[in-house]
Amino acid sequence: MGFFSRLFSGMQKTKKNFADKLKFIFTGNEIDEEFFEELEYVLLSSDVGAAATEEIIERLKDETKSRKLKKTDDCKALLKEILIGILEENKAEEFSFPCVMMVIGVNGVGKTTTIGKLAHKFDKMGKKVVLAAADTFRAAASEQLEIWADRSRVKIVTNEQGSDPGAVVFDAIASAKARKADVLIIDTAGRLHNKVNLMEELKKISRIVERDYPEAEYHKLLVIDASVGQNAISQVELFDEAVGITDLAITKLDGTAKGGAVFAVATENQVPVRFVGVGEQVGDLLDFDAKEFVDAIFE
Ligand SMILES: Nc1nc2c(ncn2[C@@H]2O[C@H](COP(=O)(O)OP(=O)(O)O)[C@@H](O)[C@H]2O)c(=O)[nH]1
Ligand SMILES: [Mg+2]
Repeated sequence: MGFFSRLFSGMQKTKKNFADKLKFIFTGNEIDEEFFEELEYVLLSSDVGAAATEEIIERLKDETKSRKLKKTDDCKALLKEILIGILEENKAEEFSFPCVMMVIGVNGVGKTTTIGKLAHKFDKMGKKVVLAAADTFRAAASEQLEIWADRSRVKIVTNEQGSDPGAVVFDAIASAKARKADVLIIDTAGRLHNKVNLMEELKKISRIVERDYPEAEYHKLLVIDASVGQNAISQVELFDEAVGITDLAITKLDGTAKGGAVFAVATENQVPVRFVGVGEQVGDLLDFDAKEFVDAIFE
């Protein structure tokens, strides 16, 4: 299956939720206040979030006026343009190597799975990958990562459950350097005894990376589960405040009608959406492309 069709089929539920509602407002009638109110309702009920919705409506009002558009049908393409523009405001730069990716996010969002997919992706690109199993809190967390490592035959650094995740990261950096690895990906816990502990642990891992591997480009990739909808915003704030996120991966788009949350998250801060997850298989991680994403909602 091609790239776009994969995204397209993965996003059926969001498309149904979003596009089917849009159909009813692009009726060819005059553009009036009621039209904007209906559109606002569609966006809000599609999990686009209050801030992004307001921005979209404002831009659409301005542009319809300056382009002198009269009928609702005429501004469908314009709406698409605006949605793409919002998502492209923070575009991801190409990776430079070597790089480190600390993968963070609450429990169950898909961190370990995303890392498994990333290992495969970089391996296919001919990059040398090392994984660090620094979720030492949850039983079987490192076994889960080991299965992914075996699948792509990449090196993994682990330690016993309950051991210090900082020590795992320390060892993994040494291993990445010794092997002249291109990519080091660090799996982290999503839950500890409490939230303060978790944030302190992530800060500590971050300090080790910055101190011991300054030559590597450092990414702090926050994984968000699309099915939480706008609740994703509070997760972005929480993790950004603690360690400062640089990239987003939005998972489980295939299982939810709440893909509109991507807009909510994208307008929340200056961080680019880098990847989207559309399934549980190794190939189900796509590089995010704003235009294709919006096309998949509309087409
Ligand atoms: N449908 C679907 N399931 C996913 C996706 N990403 C992860 N999962 C599933 O979500 C569950 C939790 O994933 P896991 O990687 O263990 O989450 P973690 O706790 O953040 O490490 C697993 O059952 C994964 O197979 C995705 O993009 N789509
Ligand atoms: Mg995990």
